[in-house]
Amino acid sequence: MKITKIEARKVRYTSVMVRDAEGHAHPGEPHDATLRLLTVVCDDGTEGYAVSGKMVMDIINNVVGPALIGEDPFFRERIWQRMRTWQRLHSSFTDHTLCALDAALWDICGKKCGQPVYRLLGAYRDKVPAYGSIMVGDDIPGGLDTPQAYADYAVKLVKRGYKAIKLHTWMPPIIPEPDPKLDIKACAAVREAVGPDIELMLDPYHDYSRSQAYYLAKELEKLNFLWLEEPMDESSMSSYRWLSEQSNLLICGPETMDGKNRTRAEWILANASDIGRAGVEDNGGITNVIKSVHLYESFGMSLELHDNQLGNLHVLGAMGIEGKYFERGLLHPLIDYEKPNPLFNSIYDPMDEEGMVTIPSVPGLGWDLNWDYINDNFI
Ligand code: LLH
Ligand code: MG
Repeated sequence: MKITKIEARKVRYTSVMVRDAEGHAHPGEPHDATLRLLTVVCDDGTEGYAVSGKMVMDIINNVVGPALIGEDPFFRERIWQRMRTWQRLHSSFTDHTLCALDAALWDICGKKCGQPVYRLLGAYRDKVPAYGSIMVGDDIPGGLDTPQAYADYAVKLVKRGYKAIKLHTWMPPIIPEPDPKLDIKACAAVREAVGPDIELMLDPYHDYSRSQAYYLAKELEKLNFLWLEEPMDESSMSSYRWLSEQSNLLICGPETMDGKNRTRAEWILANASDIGRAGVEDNGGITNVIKSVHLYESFGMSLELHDNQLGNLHVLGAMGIEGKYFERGLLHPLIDYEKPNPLFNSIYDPMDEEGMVTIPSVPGLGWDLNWDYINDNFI
C-alpha cells in the first residue's frame, strides 16, 4: 500500500467565535472563517482525513506532502520520526501540522483494518468521562462576566450530565491585570453552586508569578479542587517544581511547552508536576502522545489530555484510568456545543446524560464529513 496524493484545502463556513488580542476564544458576531481539510490518498483508493483550524497548508502541499508520496501508511512510526526531524529547519512545520498528517495516516490504517483507531492502539474502554471545559471569561452580558455567571452556568452543565468541570477564568485583554482573587471568587461560587460531589479544576491566566500561583493553589485546596493547570509560564520548570513542592493541591502540566514526549520526560525527572499533560495537536499527533501515555504510566502518574481533538478521544480509549477525562469544550452559555460545524454531519464526541462520551466505533478515526457541504465550499 502506497501514498499517492496528499492535499490540504481550505473550506469556508460561518463562525460565531472570535479570538481576542491574546488569542483566547469568545463568542462573537457571525463572520466568514475557514477550516483546513487534509486528504491523504493511497493506491488502493483508501483515503484518510484530518480537519483543523491550525495546520499550515503551504508546508503540507509544497514540502512534506511531496516527500511522503510512495510511503506505506502503515510505517507510521518511521514516517513520524522522519517528519519530526524536518521540523528543525522548517519553522512552519508546526506540531499542529505534524498532528494532521499523523491523524490522516491513522485514519487510513483504521479503515484498511476495518477497526476504529483506539482498537488498533490497544483498547481499554469504549467510553470516557468528560469534563465540561468552560471558555475563558469575558464581559458579555449573559456570558461569563461575573463569578455568579460561572456558578449559574456550572449548574446547567451538571444538569446536562457533567460530573466534572474546569474553569478558564478572566485574562487580559478582557481585564487589564490578571487577578487571582477574582479567579478564586469564581471558583468559590462554582463550588458553592454545584456542591461537594462534582470534580472541579482551574486553568487560569498562564503567566502568574510564583506567589500568585501559590495563593491559587492554597485557596483551591480549601475548595477541594482536583487540579490547578498552567498558572505560570511553563518555560520555568523550576517554578513548577517549586509550586508542586509547596502545595498539596495537584499541579497539572506541561500543556504548551514544545519538545513533545521528551519534555514530559524532563518534567517527570524534575518532579515538576503531579499530573502530566499532553495533547495530540500540541505534541505532533497520536503517534507521539501514546509515547507519553506509556511514559507517565511507567512512573505511576496520571496524564490528562489537552483539548477536544478526535485523536485525543482515541488515545483515551487506549488508556487506563491514569487518563481520567476527555476535555469537552470549550463551552460557553451562548454557544451550542452540541450543534455540528457544517463540515460535519454530526459531532464526534456526543455525551450521554451520565457525562460519558462514546468513542467513534467506525473504522478509522470517525470523521463524519458532510461532503455535499464541503464540495460546495472549497476555496
Ligand atoms: O487560554 C486559553 O484560551 C485556554 O486556556 C485554552 O488554551 C485551552 O485550550 C486550554 O488550555 N485548555 O486546557
Ligand atoms: Mg489548559
